[in-house]
Amino acid sequence: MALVLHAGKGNKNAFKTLIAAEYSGVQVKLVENFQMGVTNKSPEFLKMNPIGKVPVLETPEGPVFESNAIARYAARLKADNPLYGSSLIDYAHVEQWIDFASMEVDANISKWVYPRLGYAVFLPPAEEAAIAALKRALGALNFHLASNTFLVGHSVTLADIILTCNLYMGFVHIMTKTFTSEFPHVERYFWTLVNQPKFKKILGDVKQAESVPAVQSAKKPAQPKKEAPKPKEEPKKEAPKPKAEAAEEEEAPKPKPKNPLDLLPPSKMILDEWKRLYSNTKSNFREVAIKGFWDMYDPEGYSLWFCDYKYNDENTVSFVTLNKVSGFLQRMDLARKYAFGKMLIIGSEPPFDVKGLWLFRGKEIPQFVIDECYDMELYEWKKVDISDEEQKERVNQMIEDHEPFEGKPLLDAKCFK
Ligand SMILES: N[C@@H](CCC(=O)N[C@@H](CS)C(=O)NCC(=O)O)C(=O)O
Repeated sequence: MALVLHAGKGNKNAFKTLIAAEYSGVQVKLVENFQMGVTNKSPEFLKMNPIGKVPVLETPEGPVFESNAIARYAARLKADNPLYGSSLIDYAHVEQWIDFASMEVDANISKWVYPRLGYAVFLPPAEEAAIAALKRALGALNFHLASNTFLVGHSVTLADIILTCNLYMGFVHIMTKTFTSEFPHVERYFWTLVNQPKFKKILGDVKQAESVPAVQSAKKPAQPKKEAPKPKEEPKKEAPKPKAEAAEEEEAPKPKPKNPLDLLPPSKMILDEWKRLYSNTKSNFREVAIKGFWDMYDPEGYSLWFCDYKYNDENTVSFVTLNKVSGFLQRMDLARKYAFGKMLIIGSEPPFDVKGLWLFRGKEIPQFVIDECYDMELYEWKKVDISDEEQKERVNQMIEDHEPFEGKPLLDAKCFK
């Protein structure tokens, strides 16, 4: 008889057990009519898991909660399960990577995703710290996977199942190609795993996030659906909000509102053409790329802006300053269709100056960029006056990473394209 797993349909923590069950020949089925925020707050559910979270597995000997524990249980139902490797040391390594997947990967993806989806308070420095910690973890993972197809041994183990389910949340919600391309072995690993038939049966077709979601305001607690049986206790007004994890429950797709910039009159300047010209020009940059830029530039459809970091005094450590700028460019991902940018990190010794040049669709800085990219307020913005030759020359020098720039060498130059 199938064991019953209590969770909603899109829950990545439940996927761990469902995939482990596929590999182990164990029958597990999802409970029917589960309603996040309602079913898991009912007295019957709280008897199974007093914290009221999913998943919970009902077994003949009583319930088990905590998704990793449930997945381990399902795997152990099969004697000598290869999901645990074939030796004591394999077993230790499987456990090692399960902890790594939970503490280093899942914890940081969660701290990045949930505030953005409105399930936790959004604090920019906390997001920055989570992304930095996640990159550290993915860097280590990338190193391991450079010479290993799977985490342990030469076939799928429970560690791969748990890690892939954790990465799944990141890939689907927030880790865009721009972000993951820094970790090519992790990418190869993830796409290999999610396309294994037993993973695919549970996960379906997986699509990578195309942009980092804009910060949403806090979500309201889930309300019972009309046809759902009423919980015996009325949900109290002061009941805690359903946690971020509810984001994993499936939601009906909403039509995407059009970006106001798509409604502007067409421009003769095609941003992608400029980006291609910039990327493909390898010599005679002034004559080819810079000249091409001004030939294409359309002041009716686009505007140019200088930005100057307001707190240059704080830029005392080179790699922290570089990370700060990389973080800014990453958060600008949402504007990729409408912007091009150059950021210069200037000086040979600290404190470093950070100055940039941005090309935006429209005559003003797009409002959604101001609203959604908190870095914008860390810079002074000044519109470029293109009738002023000195300002135009400054634009040219920023585009071509001219060195020295304003009398100083460049520590680095980064491009957003
Ligand atoms: N460490 C737990 C996390 C469980 C968890 O956070 N579950 C979320 C859904 S994925 C939940 O039930 N949230 C509801 C709530 O916080 O009230 C596990 O791995 O099972």
